[in-house]
Amino acid sequence: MLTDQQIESYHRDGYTVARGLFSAEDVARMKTEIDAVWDRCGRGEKAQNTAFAGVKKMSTIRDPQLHSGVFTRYLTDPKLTGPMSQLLGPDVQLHHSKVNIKTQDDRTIFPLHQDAPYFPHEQNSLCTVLVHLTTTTSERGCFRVIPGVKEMLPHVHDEGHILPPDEYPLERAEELPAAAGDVVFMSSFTPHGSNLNTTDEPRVLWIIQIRSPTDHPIEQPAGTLQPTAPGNRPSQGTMLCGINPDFERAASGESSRL
Ligand SMILES: O=C(O)CCC(=O)C(=O)O
Repeated sequence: MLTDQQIESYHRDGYTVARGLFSAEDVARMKTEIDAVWDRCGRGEKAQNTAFAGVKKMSTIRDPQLHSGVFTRYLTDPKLTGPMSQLLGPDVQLHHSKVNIKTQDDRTIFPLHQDAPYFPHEQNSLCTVLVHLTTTTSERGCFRVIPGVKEMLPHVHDEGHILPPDEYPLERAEELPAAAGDVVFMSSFTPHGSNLNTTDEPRVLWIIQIRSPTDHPIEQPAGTLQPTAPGNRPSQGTMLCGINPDFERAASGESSRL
């Protein structure tokens, strides 16, 4: 569970770090599983590969819980759902999850951006949960954040929504080096990104997006760049803990790209 100080820093700074939330055994189980998925996807060949300024920045395996039951099991692990419900309330819903793998071959940065423009919601309950499956130092492209941002900032488009790079160079954000098993909880308004991985070990990060089931997506304006194909959120709406108080919304199996 999170301490009062960690909950306070989440609300004040827009993120908090839970060190050692998962044990070495937990991490080894998830890492073995994702390594096997990585092999099944041709070591990134069939993954979603994204670029910045035309250069590949990352490989993403979407919704790892569709590839292995190990991830379904960890999605509802009380080590995660305890802190999630401390931050969002007793009812926590999955929006989507993905594993980002950044290797030495990915030759550009992940530019700073907020998550909110990708899936704006009425109450902004969206929280990004970063489960570190490898130790990420500065050299291995650790996560970076700008603390204390509480509103949506204007973004530009470059294979996704990014903050204008001249105004928001990566160096503006502070580094969050983490050990395998550390978990970061971050609000969708917190600008974040990451640097290159210059080591020969891939950086592996499981990202889980959650929301309150009473929070509703806001339609993005027509023509907004949406890198993920509509309908590609097959587990969206799954309750990770608590209940969905809206029977009709739950029964409709509502799943949107937002
Ligand atoms: O994995 C990273 O370094 C950044 C990922 C990210 O911000 C995202 O996928 O939205």
